[in-house]
Amino acid sequence: MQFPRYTFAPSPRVLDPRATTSREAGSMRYPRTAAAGRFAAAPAGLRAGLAGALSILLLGCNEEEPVQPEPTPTGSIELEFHHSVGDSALVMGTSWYTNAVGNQYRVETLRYYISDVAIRAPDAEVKFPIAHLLDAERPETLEIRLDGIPEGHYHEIAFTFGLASEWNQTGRLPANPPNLEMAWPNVLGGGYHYMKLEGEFLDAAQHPTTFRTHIGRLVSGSVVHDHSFRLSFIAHANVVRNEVRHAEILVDLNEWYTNPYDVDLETHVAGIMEDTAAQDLLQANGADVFRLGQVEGGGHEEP
Ligand SMILES: [Cu+2]
Repeated sequence: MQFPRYTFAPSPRVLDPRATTSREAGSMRYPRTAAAGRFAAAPAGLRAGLAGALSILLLGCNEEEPVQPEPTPTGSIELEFHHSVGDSALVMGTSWYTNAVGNQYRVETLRYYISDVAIRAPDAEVKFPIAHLLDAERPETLEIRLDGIPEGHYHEIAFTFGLASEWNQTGRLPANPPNLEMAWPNVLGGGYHYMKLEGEFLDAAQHPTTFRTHIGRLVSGSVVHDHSFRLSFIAHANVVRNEVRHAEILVDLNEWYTNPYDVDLETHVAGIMEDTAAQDLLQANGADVFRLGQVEGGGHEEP
């Protein structure tokens, strides 16, 4: 089966668990922690050594000031996650929606992780080895600012829905309430839920009934069923020094329940976490939950 916008290929590189976050300007900010930037050709130590040797030579000949290497100009991209259900903006709690199966439902909880963001150009890749929890009820978590990106034109934004295995071990993430509430039971493999989408739907008798659409990594015996997936968007993004450019990620919750597989809340009220088949359906449906929206200042017009 072919899915147009993501690949199941696991991320092959070693993650940097020291990624830090801080809150400024209303969004979560991530410094670049591991970059293969387009200007980072020589190791820093080597570059410093060359610069030092060069400046000694210059001092010896001309007695001028030491030559300082120009710092690489950098800018930022801020990912903005916008949630909808079909054509309607997501309103938590009160609004009722209808999915492809015909279930009427409302949403009370929406939390999910994305991890390992990458911004790519044909000759460069800037990696952000982060694990970030989005919570529809905490707007500051819906904007992810990526700092320290070398100036230039980029073609691709990629990230993992869920947690790369490096992060997905019980106790691996900071033991704050949001992460603790996402804990995935040890008997099912431990780590964290990738997503909790919860609320109420009207059952066949029109009774409001709780549903919990939970996705995670299921371990049964020695078999690992990882339901994370990699998303990759063609994005013509121009990174300009000292500027923050915004890129919208559009998230349609109805797509969790269809395309390619219809998922009926009526038959997935309970036990979805240990149901490998149901988890596989959700993973496959997840491909088109996420779309790229507007990229501010995108395109090829400006440098
Ligand atoms: Cu669960």
